[in-house]
Amino acid sequence: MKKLAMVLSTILLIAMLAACGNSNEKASSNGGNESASGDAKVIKAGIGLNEDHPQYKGLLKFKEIVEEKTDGAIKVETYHSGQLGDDRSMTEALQLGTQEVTIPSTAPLANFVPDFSVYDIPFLFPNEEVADTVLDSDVGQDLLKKLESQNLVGLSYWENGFRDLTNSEHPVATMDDFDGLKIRTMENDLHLDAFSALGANPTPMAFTELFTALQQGTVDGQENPYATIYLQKFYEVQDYVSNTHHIYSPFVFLMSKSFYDGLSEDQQKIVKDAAVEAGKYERKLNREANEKYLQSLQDEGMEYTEITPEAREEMVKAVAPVIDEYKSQIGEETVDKVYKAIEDAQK
Ligand code: TK8
Repeated sequence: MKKLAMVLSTILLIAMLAACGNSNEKASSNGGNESASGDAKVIKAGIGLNEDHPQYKGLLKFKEIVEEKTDGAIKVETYHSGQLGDDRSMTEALQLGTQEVTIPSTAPLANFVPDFSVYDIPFLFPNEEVADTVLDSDVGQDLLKKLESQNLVGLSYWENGFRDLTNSEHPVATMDDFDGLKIRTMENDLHLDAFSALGANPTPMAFTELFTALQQGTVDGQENPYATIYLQKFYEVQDYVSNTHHIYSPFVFLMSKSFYDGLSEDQQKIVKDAAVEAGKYERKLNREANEKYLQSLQDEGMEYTEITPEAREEMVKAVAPVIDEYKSQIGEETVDKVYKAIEDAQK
């Protein structure tokens, strides 16, 4: 009997020692991915667009690369369709450290770092290739570094794309057709003032509220790339689409700085490289989608209007004073650098 008690207490002692060993391992694995069995670090990654959009496909690619390269020491949970909030509220959540990743458009991001409005200057980029060259150059990368002052880390640029106007009132072929149209814009003053200069009646609104606002007629129209207009089913609540191509919108792959600083150097390199690689993948998918979906919008019954070069030139002239006004707000140095980079990219 005594012997049996002895054996049982020895087994108990060994089990307790093992449990104690585990918790030490947990504590030590913070910052490194050396502990295969330790608790994984979790990245909660949220976006505003739905699961069919190339942005979400890119995010799944990011997840795949990070989980593979860290042997599961970092896990990525993905949330689409504004489940975690809109571009602004999710960016604030990254600053607070309650969320780890989001991929906003540069327009709302300018509320955190005004320099980012440089990318939202109307008619800035002539095409996607020039945009890639400038965004991936030192000029683009230097702008990302400015985010750190806001407790954010910009890891790479993804693509939203050239924005085109839709509405439910009438075809828009010239500037006169903007007259009085209630247009939803992203939350960015430059966008608001540019649409006012075109004669429209703009309203800033989070993307998560847009479909309902179109459905209820709170606004007459909105502007986004064809892929977003199609995949978010805006054709159900909009009748007219014009290729205004008035702004090229980049996305910025953002990470919470407090989370990023808590990673080991290896892990920081893995998430950075993954954000760049998944970004290239997303850009490719997005271009194919934007190419494809203009026809799909017409197949769904939307009326398409081609903007003539003369009509576009009239719009360019109308917004020029607004751009001049914003140069100082954005930062002359930043604006000059980006214009120079665009020029160089076309040589
Ligand atoms: C989605 C937004 C969207 C943007 C907008 O979160 O707000 O219209 O174009 O893509 O970032």
